[in-house]
Amino acid sequence: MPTPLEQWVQESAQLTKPEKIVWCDGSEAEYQRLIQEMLATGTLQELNQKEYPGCYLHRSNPNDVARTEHLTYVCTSQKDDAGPNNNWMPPAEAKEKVGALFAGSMKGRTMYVVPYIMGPASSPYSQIGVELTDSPYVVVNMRIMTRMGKAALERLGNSDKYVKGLHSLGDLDPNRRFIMHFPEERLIWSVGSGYGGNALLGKKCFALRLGSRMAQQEGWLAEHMLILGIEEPNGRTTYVAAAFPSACGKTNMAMLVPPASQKGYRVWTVGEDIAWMNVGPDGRLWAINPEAGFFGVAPGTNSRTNPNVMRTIRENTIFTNVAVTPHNTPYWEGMDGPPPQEAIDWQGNPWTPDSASKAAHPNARFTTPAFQCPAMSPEWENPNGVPISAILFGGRRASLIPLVYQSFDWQHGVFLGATMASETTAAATGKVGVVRRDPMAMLPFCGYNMGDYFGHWLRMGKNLSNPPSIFRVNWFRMSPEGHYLWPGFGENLRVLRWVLGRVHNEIGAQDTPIGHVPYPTGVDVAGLDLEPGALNELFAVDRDGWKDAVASQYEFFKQYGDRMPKEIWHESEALAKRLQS
Ligand code: GTP
Ligand code: SPV
Ligand code: MN
Repeated sequence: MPTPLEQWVQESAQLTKPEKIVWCDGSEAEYQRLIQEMLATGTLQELNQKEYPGCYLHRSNPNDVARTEHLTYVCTSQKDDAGPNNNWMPPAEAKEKVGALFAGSMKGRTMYVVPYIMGPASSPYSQIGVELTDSPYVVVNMRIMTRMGKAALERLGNSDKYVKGLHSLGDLDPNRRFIMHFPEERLIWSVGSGYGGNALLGKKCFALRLGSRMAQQEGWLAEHMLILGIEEPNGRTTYVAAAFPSACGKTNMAMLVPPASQKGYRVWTVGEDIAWMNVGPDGRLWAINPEAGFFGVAPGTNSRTNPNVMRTIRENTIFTNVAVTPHNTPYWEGMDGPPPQEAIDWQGNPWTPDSASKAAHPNARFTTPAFQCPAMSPEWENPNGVPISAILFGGRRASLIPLVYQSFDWQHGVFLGATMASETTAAATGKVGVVRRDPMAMLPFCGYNMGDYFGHWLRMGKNLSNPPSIFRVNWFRMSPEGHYLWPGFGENLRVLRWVLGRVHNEIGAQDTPIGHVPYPTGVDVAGLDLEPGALNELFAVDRDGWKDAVASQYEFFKQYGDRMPKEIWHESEALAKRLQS
């Protein structure tokens, strides 16, 4: 008798017609063999092995460099279950349309069977997935990003309790590219893209889109959040989770290095993109990082902004769409030092600092093993996770949103998350820099109706006798001349210290219509070279601006109709009233 997994592999092979099928064991030998094969076919290029041992470059198809939200669908039997923010197709129609693209798509190629665990191998909160793919690049990336191979197969046994992901590069034509989710079958079908979030199916497709729906049904949370621990000079460590939209600072904050002025503080990394959070027996919220690696944005990364990741990516790292210097080392905009006099850009063309185009693609990325990061928390693989004391919601907002403020309570905190907006970035194709609503940084990743999602968050609060405090943050306020008003990066620790003070009842705050805002002396800014008036701007509550915001929030919320919990409307009305008084 074939196991349920063997049966599905057979069915999928009948559809896609691969030349052969390889079951991946996750071993080092297998990884090296795939690397050698990709070097031979040109899928990978070796980087300077003296300076970057075990590091390689991949140049993707130039039309396949970011997530494609307009080609991403949630296929539920009822349209309303996918909600207004997801593209929707009836499951049968999706199967027919995309099944035609899968038919024979692996002819002449190898189908790799990639079993993987999301979460620490022994955690009760971890889950199994299996991805079938014809891309060896996907296989090696999955080995970095997940616990892949034998351990996953052993944990699965003969069970049929795993998330299925079928992936084929197809012909990489965006007109024949679809990322389809079938939450009712715990199934993902992705064709026509090799890019991270579209093709590494454990990440956004499983851990967030299917995961969020599973979490709603089972009473936990699957969120687009970093997880970190802050150790204070007195030895106390407090864990914080933070949701920022794509390319808005999660990886950087997760690995924050306190500046010299902040003596005795240390930040410990638990996760940098996704958090799975459960109610613990103590009534607190406990978070695990379901991933085992980082798929991070390269541009803007340097030893001032993120020294920990700069050390992490010196070995065993796959770089995608960066430039290379004459020394065959990676280069991107915003790396350390002056740009090289010449380089080969991300598309393989000669480049100089005078070129009109960028050397690296703005969404160039590195895939690197988490254990290599010098700041990894000793708790990062704790099967129970870490207890979360604060949740931050933050977007990229040039105006209005203060540097930091705190919600009045859990329900108001859910409202702060639900009303989040942020400027779009290069992490997804489309226009960059447009402010759009992005509740909880989950707009592209919530696998079900967001009205129901807000309801789930409200219910979770009722199940937590000791819930985390909720905050909004904004590192991206700008002066009229277009400078950042706040230095960001390591200096964000100053804001985290205020958060800790609030969590542990050690510091006061001003009550304003929008929430608890720091007193002028609440956030330590000693030694910072802020522009005159910046501090005022960063903590001001602009009543007229907020009245406009309430009107725009109202328009956004209306689309959820009767799926919208009444508590969110109450919060909206209460905010409007506080702004009048
Ligand atoms: P995804 O991997 O797409 O989910 O992104 P992310 O949220 O992990 O963002 P990441 O930390 O990679 O940062 C993205 C960009 O924002 C980089 O170019 C950073 O240099 C920049 N950035 C991060 N933190 C800050 C900050 O505190 N201030 C400013 N001004 N820029 C920041
Ligand atoms: C994001 O876009 O939020 C990422 C990169 O973390 S991807 O894996 O492509 O989703
Ligand atoms: Mn992300």
